[in-house]
Amino acid sequence: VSLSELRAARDEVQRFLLPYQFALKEIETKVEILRDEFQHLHDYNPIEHISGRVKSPDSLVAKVGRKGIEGDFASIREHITDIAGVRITCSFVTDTYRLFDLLTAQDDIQIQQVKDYISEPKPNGYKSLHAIIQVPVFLSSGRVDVPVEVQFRTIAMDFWASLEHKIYYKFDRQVPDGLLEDLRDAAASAAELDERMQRLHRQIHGEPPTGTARVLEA
Ligand code: 0O2
Repeated sequence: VSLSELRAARDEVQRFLLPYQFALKEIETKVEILRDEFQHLHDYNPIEHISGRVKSPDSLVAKVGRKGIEGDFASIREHITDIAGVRITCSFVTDTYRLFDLLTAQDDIQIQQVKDYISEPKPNGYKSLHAIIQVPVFLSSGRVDVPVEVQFRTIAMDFWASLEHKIYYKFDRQVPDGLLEDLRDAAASAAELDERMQRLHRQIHGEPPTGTARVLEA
């Protein structure tokens, strides 16, 4: 391959990823606005942290291989929906649903898919509320609707998931049975902690509005 061909390939990948970077900015800004307004209105911040990333070309290529996707950028665009990802870590379980409701109620957002692993955890104990939402991005060539995967979770769920993720990769996806059991056990403790913290929080701030309606609808 010539240097100019390599440069052209690099430019093509960068151009492909650009709308995802813009969509990520849009969602991060929306969530920051919700957080700042919430703080102003209720003198309480429901979000511990927000983190976003666009998949690196390396991990995109790995996922394309894992999923056996063949073809061009269009089929990658269609089948890989977490190229842009935002994780919203909340203090309490009710806030994860509340944030989901507030974000997805915005009229420029379309819900593409929802997986509620909080109400139905994965067999390994994984909990989080996942939503793939489409956000419009306005380029010089016009409007494109870009999917962003948003994960809503509590600090306890996040703590568990990051350790599980490290273990999963350390053992090359073949985690020994004993460790799997310990992880399930730890997930149960994390869930119990979430319940206790929510009860304490309720004693201070009163009953929060429940926010599962739209999750059930989606
Ligand atoms: P990574 O390495 O974090 O990017 P998909 O493969 O995304 O099309 P899937 O896997 O059914 O379909 O989607 P799902 O279940 O919504 O999971 C998407 C993401 O959630 C994962 O991305 C992880 O970030 C996270 N996740 C899901 N299950 C687990 C789990 O058991 N443990 C942990 N720690 N994280 C999980 P990736 O691309 O699979 O992985």
